[in-house]
Amino acid sequence: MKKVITYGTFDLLHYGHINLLKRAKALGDYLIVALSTDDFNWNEKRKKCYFTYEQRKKLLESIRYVDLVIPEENWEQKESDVKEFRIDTFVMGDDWEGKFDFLKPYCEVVYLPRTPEISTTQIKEELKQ
Ligand code: C2G
Repeated sequence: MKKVITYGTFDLLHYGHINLLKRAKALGDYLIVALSTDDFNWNEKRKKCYFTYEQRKKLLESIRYVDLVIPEENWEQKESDVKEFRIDTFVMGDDWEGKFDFLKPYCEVVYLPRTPEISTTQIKEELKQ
């Protein structure tokens, strides 16, 4: 069974996220999503989520491409995650191109093109107007 992992906040879930998850799942048989916790989002990414971790987790677990959701609590857990879950392929959107190449000794590293015209930031901006 080929296992794939990806990481993210997935707040205000939108079709750009779904496109990423669909393509990530297509690279294997089992997709794990490491979902950024509220603390990690605020302390490390200065992201204030609209939905809590538990709400975002429920949303992700309802997506057909997602097999397991685990917490992302820090930047350093990726290597141990890849080993612990025996991951074959690590996937991220290409806004992260190159940033996780240190994982190449442990698994395949794939950066997929982002869906260009949509982002949570844009959604929030447009809703403000
Ligand atoms: N994404 C995408 N197209 C968009 C928006 C997002 O393909 N229009 C992808 C991102 O490239 C990422 C995933 O969807 O691979 C989740 O996006 P975010 O929730 O913004 O994730 P991010 O905050 O970049 O967190 O340790 C890694 C970080 O947790 C990544």
